[in-house]
Amino acid sequence: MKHSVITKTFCIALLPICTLPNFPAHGQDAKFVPNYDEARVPEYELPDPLSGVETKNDWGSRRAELYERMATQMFGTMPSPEAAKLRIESTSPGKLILDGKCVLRQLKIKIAGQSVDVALFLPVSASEKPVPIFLGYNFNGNHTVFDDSSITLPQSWMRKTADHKAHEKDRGSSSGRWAIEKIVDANFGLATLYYGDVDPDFDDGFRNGVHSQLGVPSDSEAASIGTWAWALSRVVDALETIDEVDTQRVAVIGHSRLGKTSLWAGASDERFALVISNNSGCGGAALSRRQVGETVWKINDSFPHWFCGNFKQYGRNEGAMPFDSHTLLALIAPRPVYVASAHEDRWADPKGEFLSCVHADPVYKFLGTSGLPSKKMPAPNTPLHGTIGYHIREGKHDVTDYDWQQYIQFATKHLVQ
Ligand code: GTR
Repeated sequence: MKHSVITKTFCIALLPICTLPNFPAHGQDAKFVPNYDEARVPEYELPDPLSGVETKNDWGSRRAELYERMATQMFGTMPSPEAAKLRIESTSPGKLILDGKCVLRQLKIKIAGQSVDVALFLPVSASEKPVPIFLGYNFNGNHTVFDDSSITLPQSWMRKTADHKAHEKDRGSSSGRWAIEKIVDANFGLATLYYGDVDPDFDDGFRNGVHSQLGVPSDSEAASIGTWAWALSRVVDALETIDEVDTQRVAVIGHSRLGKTSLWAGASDERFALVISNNSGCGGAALSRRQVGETVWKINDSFPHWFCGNFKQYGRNEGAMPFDSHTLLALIAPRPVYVASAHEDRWADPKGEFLSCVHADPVYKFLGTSGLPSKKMPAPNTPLHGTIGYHIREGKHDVTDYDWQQYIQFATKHLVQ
């Protein structure tokens, strides 16, 4: 089955060169000027995930081939599960919070020598029947997700604070991004952990975090996003020992760079029953070939430690990528996937995020699911909930209560009803 997807808004050859996005050459310091003009989106053709696939049986080997390509060329191949030498060091007794309707528990685990704290927020009903959970990294430490003095302060490198340490005063400071009460009221749990516990988010030549034990990755091995994703699977390994959690029903969620991470975690580990990427942009849900907002060159230049070494070759050479972000979504099929954009988040290319869903849809349909309900980009705040979910909400790059309402509804439809 061959379908070539060509978006042709203009013939690039006819344009005078001065109207093209101003991309500096490799190694130059010239200011990067992002393109936001649809008329200047280059002509592109997407690789067809279903190429050579005739039957559902064929999809297994095709999927393995696509996964291998995305692993070796973009996110890096993951270490084995055993390389984590996973240990559960301690499990705290439950503490009742939110007027007694939620139990807060904390696990301290070791992943490749790193001490990782997982905060678990569970509805009280979980003691009778295991509950489905959302699992996702936070940016600023578990203590910022909910204001409670018992939540362990991270000891690892903090990205946002001036002294790179965690502080008491920041307790609850990110709580607006975590709708814990809504989650628990819907009879879901939340497991969250600080991503810097696994691998601090700066380019240090892979000396710290899990790489200090795993070793410096080769050009085809997992860099930071790859090991963040891998560690999410190790957290599922640990959660398998917790009776209150139903690990058959884990929805992996992430925002922005952590949305790129949740997509790769979902593609890599089929135990994730549902996958959510919030404003994940370039290297996440947005089609790289569009080169709108952040580009492959720009992301590799700003964050050389995120993707594997081989991904650098696709900067300003997106057409050579043997995949694009629709492939990443297709690797999750037939499991439900949700892509969310924000209207003012132009850097992440909302339209490119939607188009990935459109071009992953044939794989979802081929595998017998409902796929994406519409190929027309919806207006802000009018969500589409098929097996592929999508919304663009008003506002900026963020995670809001509106986003969580959609995720809870989508997860309830797919994991509960
Ligand atoms: C930006 C980066 C994006 C996105 C974002 C975030 O600086 O360019 O790719 O990941 O950070 O994670 O907040």
